[in-house]
Amino acid sequence: MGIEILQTTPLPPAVEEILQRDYQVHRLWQAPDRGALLGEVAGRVRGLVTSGSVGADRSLIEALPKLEIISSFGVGYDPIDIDCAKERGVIVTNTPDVLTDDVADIAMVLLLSVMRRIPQGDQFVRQGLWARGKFPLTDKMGGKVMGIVGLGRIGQAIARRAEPFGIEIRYFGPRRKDSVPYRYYDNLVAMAKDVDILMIACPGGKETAGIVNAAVIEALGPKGYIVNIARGSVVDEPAMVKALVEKKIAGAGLDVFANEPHVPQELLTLDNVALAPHVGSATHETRRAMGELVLKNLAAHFAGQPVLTRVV
Ligand code: 8YV
Repeated sequence: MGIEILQTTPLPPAVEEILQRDYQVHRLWQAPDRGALLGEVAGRVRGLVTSGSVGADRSLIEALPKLEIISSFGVGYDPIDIDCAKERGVIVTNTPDVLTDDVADIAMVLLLSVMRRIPQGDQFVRQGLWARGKFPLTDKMGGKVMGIVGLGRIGQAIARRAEPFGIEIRYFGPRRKDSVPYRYYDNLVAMAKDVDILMIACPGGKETAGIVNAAVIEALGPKGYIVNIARGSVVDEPAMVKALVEKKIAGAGLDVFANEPHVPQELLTLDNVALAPHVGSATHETRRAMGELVLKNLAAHFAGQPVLTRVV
């Protein structure tokens, strides 16, 4: 019998192939009766493969007494109960770095899309409205000030892309970083007052839940844009939707939502938003690289080596 792995969510086919070849894999999302599968295999499972969307809660981790490692597909690990993993000495790994460029690309695309009204312009052409009149003017991206919420790997990659567009960068986070030349704020309302674009790039989870609240949104003001490529949980979504409906902010470019895949109904009819279905890392190349990292972490652990990208 090989090493037994419980998998909560599908991975790219090339990665699935190797996972199936090297381990005895139990596919939880396909089980007609989740409880029955767990009852049968829980006592033998040594590895859990999950994602930054599905995660692993306390009840799942505690149901697996022999669990040694959770290898997660995605950089964000907010739906994994890290405290529980620590208590039980379970290693948790994620997939940082390999997705940074793609997520930063989507951040810039969403910013341009909402500021230049690209989805609306596309509809304008398709619906034959162009022959009847000109498309309204939009806002220039160059010359604006961007406040990045969370200047980690992805936040810095966004800054590197935004600067050549003539955007000035500032940032908010838990601490000042001496390695960057940008102005730091320890107060999010203060930064929102000073910027045109609020770029959300921080981790999700308890510490950042709702930090972009009604006061921050109000401080951003009627000419301000929000872009969120991080987690829907970081923003008070009802407050943001209200501000968009009432034109208290200029617009939003959103790849993530509080209750995916459900998107607040109001957003679907607004012309000052650009929406994406959580696709920051969703390219063939990057999803494959993420999957390979999931496999490498598992392989290292079960070969008695240190894992490559450990969270705890
Ligand atoms: C994935 C992500 O969509 O890395 C993350 O944190 O949000 C995305 O790359 C997700 O983790 C897996 O479906």
